[in-house]
Amino acid sequence: MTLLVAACKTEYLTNPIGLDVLKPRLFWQLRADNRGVEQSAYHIMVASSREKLEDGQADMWDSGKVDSNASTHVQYEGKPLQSQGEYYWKVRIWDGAGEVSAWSETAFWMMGMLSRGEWKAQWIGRKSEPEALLQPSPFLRKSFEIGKKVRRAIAYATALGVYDLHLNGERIGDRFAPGWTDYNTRVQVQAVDITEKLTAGDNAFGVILGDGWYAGTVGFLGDKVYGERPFFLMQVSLDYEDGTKESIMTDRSWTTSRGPIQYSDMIKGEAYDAREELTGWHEPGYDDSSWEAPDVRSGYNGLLVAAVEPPIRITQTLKPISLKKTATGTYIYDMGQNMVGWTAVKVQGERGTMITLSHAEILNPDGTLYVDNLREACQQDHYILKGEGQESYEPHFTFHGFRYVELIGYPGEPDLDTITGKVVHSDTPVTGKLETSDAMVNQLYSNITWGQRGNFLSVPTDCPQRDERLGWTGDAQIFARTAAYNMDVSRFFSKYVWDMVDCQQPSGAFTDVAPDAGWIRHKNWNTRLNWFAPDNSGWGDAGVIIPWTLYLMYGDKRVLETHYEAMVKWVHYLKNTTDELVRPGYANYADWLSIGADTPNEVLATAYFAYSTKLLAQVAGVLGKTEDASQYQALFDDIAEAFRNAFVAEDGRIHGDTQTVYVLALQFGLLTKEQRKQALERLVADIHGRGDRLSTGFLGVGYLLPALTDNGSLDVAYKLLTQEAFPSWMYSIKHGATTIWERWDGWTEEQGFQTPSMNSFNHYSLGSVGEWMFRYMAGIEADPEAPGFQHVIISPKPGGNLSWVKASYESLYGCIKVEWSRSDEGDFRLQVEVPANTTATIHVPGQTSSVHKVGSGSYVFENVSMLN
Ligand code: RAM
Repeated sequence: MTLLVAACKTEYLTNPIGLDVLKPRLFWQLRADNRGVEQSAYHIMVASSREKLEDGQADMWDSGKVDSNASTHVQYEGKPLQSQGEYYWKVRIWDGAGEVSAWSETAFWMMGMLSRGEWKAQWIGRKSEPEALLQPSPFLRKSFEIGKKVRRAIAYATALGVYDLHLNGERIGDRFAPGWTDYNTRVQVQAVDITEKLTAGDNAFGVILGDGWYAGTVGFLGDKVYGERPFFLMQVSLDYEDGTKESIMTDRSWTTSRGPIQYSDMIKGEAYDAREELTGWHEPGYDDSSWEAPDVRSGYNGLLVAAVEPPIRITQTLKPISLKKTATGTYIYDMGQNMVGWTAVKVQGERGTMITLSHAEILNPDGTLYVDNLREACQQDHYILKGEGQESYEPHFTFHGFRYVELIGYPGEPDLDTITGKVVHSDTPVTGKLETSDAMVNQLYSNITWGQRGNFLSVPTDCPQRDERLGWTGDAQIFARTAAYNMDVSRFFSKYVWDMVDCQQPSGAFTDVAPDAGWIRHKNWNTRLNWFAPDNSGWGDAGVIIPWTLYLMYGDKRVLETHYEAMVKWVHYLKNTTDELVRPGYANYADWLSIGADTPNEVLATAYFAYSTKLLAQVAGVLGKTEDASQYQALFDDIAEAFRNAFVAEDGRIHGDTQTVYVLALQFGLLTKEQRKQALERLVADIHGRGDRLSTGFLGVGYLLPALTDNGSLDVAYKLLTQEAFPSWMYSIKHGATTIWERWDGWTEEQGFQTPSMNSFNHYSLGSVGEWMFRYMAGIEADPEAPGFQHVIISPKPGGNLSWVKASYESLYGCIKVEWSRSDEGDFRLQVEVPANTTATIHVPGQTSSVHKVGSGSYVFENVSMLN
């Protein structure tokens, strides 16, 4: 047999640079071609250079042979790591039979600048232009010379605002860096390896600065939420081959100018005048004698932290599928998919001609763009031609949510090649695949993933099109598990937990949006916006639910340790705002956007109080805080009892009598055995009473199908999944949806569009059914006792009209695969793949259901009769 160690990662990343974690965690995967492969021991070597490691000198850490099956989150335990140090590592493992593998390939990580004192660079920007409401984006540049051979060059860059970094005329780095954080508390630093991009002799950096979240419009909170104008900070460490070092940094020696970008705002779009282009501005040799000295900011009191969030990138491009000329002479393109990002356009025409790209998610019945739901957002980019032959344009610091693009003022006849859709989001690699025999279910899954793609942009936002795009915590928590099946969100949500913690209130309350963008202190706080409390139930609870989800899906114990106190504060806050453990209000959004069923606030608030407490007890248990664990478990039991006393009638009716009250009570474990039976009966009766339809909003929907399935009503779960009548998931699909809508009734045959004041067609919350698809329909379930899929529970639940399902999930250990099918005769076949160094418990459904405890490998169960 062959036994290999592969996919070595540090802090979830392949060869990361710029880390500031003092004890990075190491990950690897085992590859073997036989079954039941387990790791019994590992041996890690870490050295300060590749050569040393190759020579077998582990001068930083030699773990020796450690008896352990851990192959994820193995913490570095060697000598203290140095600022900007580079570390090379490899690992070998022993399997269960005591066979040792070869050493893995060498992996590495590099530390970033660890102390603030090392930062000598200054924050630079450009003074605002008087009178201009929307400011032009500053261009910054610096020429420098490289006289010796460079061994390694790393640029550490960040901004209060967003920046585009160029070196020698080439764009390097990511989009919308450094991402959105609570800038009053922290800003993330990106480390970019520029070694290969430098040339001997003259070089030049060029930077364009955007207002971003810092100074531009943030949702409906207005602009300049954090600061007046953007600033850029960069320090480049040059290590020469002769052992000498040098730094290049932002300071007064840089120059700045306005350029062709008249304005570029996330919510208001962009205007670009190509006649004002500064040709060669980011290249060496450019004459910048007419440029100004930069405006230097005196300092920054927040933290400079290594970037935790994954980079934002263009991940794919879409070609339009059709084009129509309108009566007014404009052109409307259909991208075939509601997407988020922007449009690139090619054009040729006379100097001074202005073209406009206008974006919308949907069309009016008369075929024009439906833009009413954008509220104050303007999804338009304007480009003024310079008139020098073929020109191409795409915007810089704005993004739009759209399926349709209207091209206005275009000189000549555009065709399908004239525009391209650029799909932009936090680059969280795809981990989940799901396909079934039902094309509509597949479309639903596709819509769920597009909702995630469209809304995971630095933070999990509610929507990408109107003047909102905020990190609503309730939406994020209900979708977090689905998100984690679909894509690798380990670092994305680790960063978001910091966002939540940064705006946790002194009372312990977690906020409804994170970053809170100063909402709580906002000027309109007492008037228009006072409806928004900082602590709505089902929203603030994300502060506990999301860390727990990271633990479950990735086995990330550190996130629990790091934020334990914050979670404790939240639960204490909840407790302090109760009346004998019942929470009287605190659920202003109720079961947000439920349809024809109002769940009482106090039921929701008490149920979520119980749930956060229960999770906290589990977290305490994981962290070995046994006293806390029993204390919170006891508190949970008391809340559950208070819930029953206050809300559950003798006949099992729960106050409010909505589907959501039953599913939450069932899934949060608030009921007695007898009451569970009654709750299920009432839930199913309610669903049948509505013609097999749901009524749940954001909070109930995620638990609806799981509650039915866990309690023996799988058939009802499948009916809801594939229901096509309104309200249902398939109703939107029947009407052409390619993303999940914010509201069940975003558009209906009877009413047309819902109110334009709140009607997004790209909101992921109601897509939390994706979790059920993986956990139940396909049956790939995590085990809290061996989290991160170290032990996988495979328990597929065939049902409805599905004849087959194929699903896979790329776990930290490798790929878990489930494929099931059943014939018309009722014969069921199940094929499972379990990655090395994990075990699985496979529950084969059917007439004589059976349970198999297996190690890694491929397993097939055939001819299982499903007939009863
Ligand atoms: C709206 C959005 C958002 C939701 C809040 C309560 O702004 O639908 O997703 O979380 O309301």
